[in-house]
Amino acid sequence: MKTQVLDAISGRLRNKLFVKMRKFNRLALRFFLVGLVLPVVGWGQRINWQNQDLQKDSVFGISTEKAYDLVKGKKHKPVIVAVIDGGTDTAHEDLRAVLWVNPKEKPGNGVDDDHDGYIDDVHGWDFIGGKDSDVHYDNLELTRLVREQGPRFDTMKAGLVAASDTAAYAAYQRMEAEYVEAHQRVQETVEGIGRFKSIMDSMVLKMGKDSPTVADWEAFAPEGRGQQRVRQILVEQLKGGGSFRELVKEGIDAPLNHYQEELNYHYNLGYDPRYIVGDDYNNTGQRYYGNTDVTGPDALHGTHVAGIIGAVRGNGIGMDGVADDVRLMIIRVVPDGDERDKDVANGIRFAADHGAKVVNMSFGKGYAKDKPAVDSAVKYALSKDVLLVQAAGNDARDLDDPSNHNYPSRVYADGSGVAGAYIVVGASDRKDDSTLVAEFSNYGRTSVDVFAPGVGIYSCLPGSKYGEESGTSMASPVVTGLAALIREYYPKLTAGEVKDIILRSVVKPAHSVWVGNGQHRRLVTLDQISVSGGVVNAYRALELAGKK
Ligand SMILES: [Ca+2]
Ligand SMILES: [Ca+2]
Ligand SMILES: [Ca+2]
Repeated sequence: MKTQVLDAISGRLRNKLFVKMRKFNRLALRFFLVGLVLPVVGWGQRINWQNQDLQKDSVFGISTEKAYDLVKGKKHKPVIVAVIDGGTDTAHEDLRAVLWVNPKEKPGNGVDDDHDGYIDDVHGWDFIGGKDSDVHYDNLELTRLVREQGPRFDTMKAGLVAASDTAAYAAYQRMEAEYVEAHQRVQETVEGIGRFKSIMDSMVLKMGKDSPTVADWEAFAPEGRGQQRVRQILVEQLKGGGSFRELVKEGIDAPLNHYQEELNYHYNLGYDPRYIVGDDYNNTGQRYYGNTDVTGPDALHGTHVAGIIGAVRGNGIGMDGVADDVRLMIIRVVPDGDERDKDVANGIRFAADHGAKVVNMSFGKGYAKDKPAVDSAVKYALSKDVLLVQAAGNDARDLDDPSNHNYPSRVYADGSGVAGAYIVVGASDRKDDSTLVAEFSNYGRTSVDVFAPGVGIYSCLPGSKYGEESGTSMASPVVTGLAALIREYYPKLTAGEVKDIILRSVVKPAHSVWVGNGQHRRLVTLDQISVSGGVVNAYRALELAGKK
């Protein structure tokens, strides 16, 4: 069981895009301060469960395998799917055959052969790379906004607030307070883990063993409360299995490293990597910058997402994507930190201009600098019959609550309405019981459309490897794959019709489910926390598409 605990912990840690999110921080904080305990998924590894069937396989998958029976022998057309993410391993053995190839662009000749403004854009584009390197880490948007707006409001701190600035100043103050609090929390976490480690190290030194066992720890006579507590936590954890060294690596060093990176980059007002890209950052309308390196320095998240959508089916290696005839267009806009609106907008436009019919967006953030730029790109994509799919986020929060944001949101900032062909996806788990909704998943009666499998999903990792990840980041590509599958076999359907089919064909559980966390945790029906009230289902969706 221990390796599962460790897998659960390290899986979350590696979930780079959502790892930065506030919910995760609290969860990991609890794990340290309350004793290294995370909820355990007790089912072990179950490859491909997201594509399995509730009746046949007793897991709440989306019945993809069964759905293929409905279209056996039916003609289908390849569908271009854009993966807007942190980079994807384009050399992966189970992905390279399904990559989009820009038909008129010759690779590596330094010439923009197809005259689209991007030189050598063969598999997509990297909007966060420059002439010499790529952006790996970036700030949170919160940090960037505090840095950007700080100077303007500094004078106002002296009491000189013009009437016309009162609202903006109040908003800035709230933002600054949130920044200070979050920064302090991360700082304290790093110090807390550091203290734990130094007490532990002194005890290990005294034992004189490199990797003490449970028996060694139990036999150790602690001096003082600090050592007592450390011993208690380590004994509890080691009793679950696994070695002391594994526990240190996955349960202590990895989180310590994560929080240290948050201090160094996410919350560091003095760190701004944008010079690497070399664009005129404040010129929102600028479109042509970046480089061809769509893999980037950390392709874990984007490779996993790509595999879920369309890893080659039935080739006897790796895993099977949901869709069987896609061309994955790789667009890199998400660093380790918050993505920037300008890049998100350009990523969506690139996808729309190059024929993508579905766009996956497994990312989100709590603040937005330039939402109108993203809104305008979304409207442009919708005008080209593109279906957008976004992860709901991992904060265990109600997105209908106006104080909870997960940008890019489909609600236009200028009050002009809500994007139509745009699906927001929460994460579900395997069992058809009250644990169906993933404990970390956001939800919302009007803000989240559907749920899809997003816990313990086995998919591609860089270097032709494979492994499990959890998050709404994994649920979104399940729905993206389903949308692509529908569009392959029913290419005449519009993006809006495909969304309608996906929402109308969900499976609604006959029981209540737990949502939220801590004191907000409560039992609800899926109707109360999503638009469709169910988990997407490929079989029922293709059945419905066939009747159109
Ligand atoms: Ca080009
Ligand atoms: Ca070229
Ligand atoms: Ca495969």
